[in-house]
Amino acid sequence: MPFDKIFKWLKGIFGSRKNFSLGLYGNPAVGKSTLANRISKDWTGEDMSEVSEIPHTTRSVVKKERVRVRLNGREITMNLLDMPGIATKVDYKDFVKYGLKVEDAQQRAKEATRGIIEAIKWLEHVDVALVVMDATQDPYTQVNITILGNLEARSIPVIIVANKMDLKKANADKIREAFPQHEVVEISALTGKNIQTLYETIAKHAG
Ligand SMILES: Nc1nc2c(ncn2[C@@H]2O[C@H](COP(=O)(O)OP(=O)(O)OP(=O)(O)O)[C@@H](O)[C@H]2O)c(=O)[nH]1
Ligand SMILES: [Mg+2]
Repeated sequence: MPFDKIFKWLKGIFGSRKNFSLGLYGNPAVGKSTLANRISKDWTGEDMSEVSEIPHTTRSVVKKERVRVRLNGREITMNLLDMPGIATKVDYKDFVKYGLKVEDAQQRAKEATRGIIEAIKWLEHVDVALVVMDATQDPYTQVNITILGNLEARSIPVIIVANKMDLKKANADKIREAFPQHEVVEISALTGKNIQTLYETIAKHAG
């Protein structure tokens, strides 16, 4: 076999085993860590992140490396990156309302601010971004618009995840109207509804 044919053949075998980084971005408390846990649990049997109803639970990047996903006879190895929630304002008083002591709330606000900066710095290491939105909330947030603008400017493929579709108030059409340039996948990270479709969409963008 000529060398170029051997090379193509090898590329065919190893090229399909791409190792890429999937970053989960979005406002706080939209369900990024719940989704990261679901993906991680489905393919490795283990959770990876802490979840809670208090915003800014994730305050530094949580990584789960070399997660093997098998889809349509293909194997993809991915690094899952669960990002801190991005907010335009962090106010410790919001945490006090959730019952935290003032000192703890102030510390949490500091860490949350550092986390936002870290999440933005990590944009350059992301190959595909899931921009997670709470489908019961207004999608036109400054954060959503800014993250999407940044990802678009860097030509990073984006999948919008309309999460919390198990809730009555959820409305994914509002998200589609707000960001018609992107594919929107409706899921419930909590119940697992439509997660398979999300895997197929990720596989499509993984190249
Ligand atoms: N009903 C419903 N609740 C959800 C769903 N996904 C997440 N939640 C809840 O939303 C809250 C926030 O979830 P997290 O996964 O911690 O959210 P996050 O986006 O990682 O938040 P930060 O780390 O603070 O940025 C928790 O109370 C979850 O149980 C969902 O699909 N449906
Ligand atoms: Mg989180």
